[in-house]
Parts: sequence; C-alpha cells; structure tokens
Amino acid sequence: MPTFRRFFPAAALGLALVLSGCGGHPTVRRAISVVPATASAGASYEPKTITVSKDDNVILAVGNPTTAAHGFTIEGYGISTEIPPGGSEVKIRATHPGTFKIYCQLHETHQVATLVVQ
Ligand SMILES: [Cu+2]
Repeated sequence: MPTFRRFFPAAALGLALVLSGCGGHPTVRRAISVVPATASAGASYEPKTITVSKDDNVILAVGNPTTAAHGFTIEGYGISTEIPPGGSEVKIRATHPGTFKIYCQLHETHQVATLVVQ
C-alpha cells in the first residue's frame, strides 16, 4: 500500500511530537505568592518579577496565605482568575515575548508584579 507508506512517517512524527509535549517546548514551574497587606501598604506579590522563555509551558504555583481570595490577571495573556485562600495553579504557554503586568483585579491597593517572557 504505497499510500500508507507515504503517510506513516508523517503520522509517526506527529505522534512523537505529541508524546514529547507540545512539540518539545519545556515545561517550567514558577512560584509566586500573595503577601498580606501591612499597616502602610496593600497586599503584594512575591517575587515581583517572574522570568520565563518564549514558548515555555509555564505552570505558576500561586500561593495565597491570606483568608481572602485575590485576583490574578496577566495583561496580554488573557488570564484573569481568582486565587482562593491556600492558592492554586495557573498555566500559560509563553507564546509572545515582552513584559506583562500581573495584578489583582479585586483590590485596587494590591501591588503589581511583572511577567517577563524572553
Ligand atoms: Cu488582592
């Protein structure tokens, strides 16, 4: 079956790419956490900057040691979610390079952080 012989190498390559995870782009983990408000300043995130490489599959562990939900928006990446007390995970594919603001859409006084995609 000549048709099958021509098709098979392409199918095998496609399967290999799927098995290696999104075409071989690395999965990286980063941690960021809400830091509670102080007497003089609103809540913040720590660290203030997260750096990844373009095309990384990024798993962000977002900590929240406070008793309230906090917002987690990444401008330019279509992410806008809420982090419940105890924290949760946010996954993104770093498709476009640049510097992107991370902010809490729930609290005006919550200080911003930055995502850098190199
Ligand atoms: Cu907040």
